[in-house]
Amino acid sequence: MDYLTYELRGEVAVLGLNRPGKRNAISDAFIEELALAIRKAEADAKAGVIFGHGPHFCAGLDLAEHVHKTPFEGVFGSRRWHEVFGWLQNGRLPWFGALHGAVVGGGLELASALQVRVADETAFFALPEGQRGIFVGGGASVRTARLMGVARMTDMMLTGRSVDAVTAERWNLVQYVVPEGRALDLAVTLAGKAAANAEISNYAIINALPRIQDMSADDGLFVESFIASFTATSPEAQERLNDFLQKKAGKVIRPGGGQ
Ligand code: 1HE
Repeated sequence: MDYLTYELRGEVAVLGLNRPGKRNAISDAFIEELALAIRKAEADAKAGVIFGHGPHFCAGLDLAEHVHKTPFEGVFGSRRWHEVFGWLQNGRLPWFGALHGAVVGGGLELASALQVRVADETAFFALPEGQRGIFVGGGASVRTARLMGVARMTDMMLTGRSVDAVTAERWNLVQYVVPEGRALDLAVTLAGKAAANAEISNYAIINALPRIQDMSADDGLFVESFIASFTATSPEAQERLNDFLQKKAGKVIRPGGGQ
């Protein structure tokens, strides 16, 4: 692969955005490689991690390529990003992002499609589309707006505001902030924990939670009951529940590690 590194760490597929000379800007060829890598990870692994090589996570859309596109090519390009990022958000695997440096434009859109984001203290977040005369096209108006709220996103897009990792956590853009250089290790550790869950539970968490957010409360509760019953009566759930009842499974631990 030209734009990605791919590594299997146990049951976790680790994908590295690998175009550091262009700050991991995503071109058409890059998105196609990402598509292949996601499908490979779904076959090989039980969870995935995406990180960036070089000084930044991702500078977003490849503007040098984009400047030559017709309006229609732009639409199809955006729809392809939606399709591929959709495999991350509503696919088979839980995905964890390890973020550092610039997480901007399409880079933030990519990160927003993952389930869990770990940022190190160097990470900064921006949506410079307004300054570039374009609009978000990789899902931010839906996914990123739902994470941080439309008022914050509007401010970022209108004013070019850039926010640091601590603010991003306060705004619900990331779930963890760690010291510089530590995001990948934590993301892989967290992905390993998710990989140990029942696959059907992970699938329900990934696919049902975002959909239920889009339903009315009554519809959401109704759907929840069916998913709860379907997962709880699966053979894997029966085994795991019996393991706990026979004291063969770990207890829930307190924050900090004690029981
Ligand atoms: C690029 C891109 C890119 C860098 N497309 N080539 N995204 C942006 O508007 C962000 C634009 N990038 C930046 O603001 C900065 O590059 C960074 C803050 C991310 C990094 O700064 P720095 O000083 O580390 O790197 P640099 O010197 O600016 O860039 C290094 C090279 O990468 C340089 O090329 P070179 O040939 O002169 O060495 C840059 O031109 C190139 N480069 N970013 C193409 N994005 C589906 S819709 C999504 C919409 C968007 O994503 S819009 C936001 C686009």
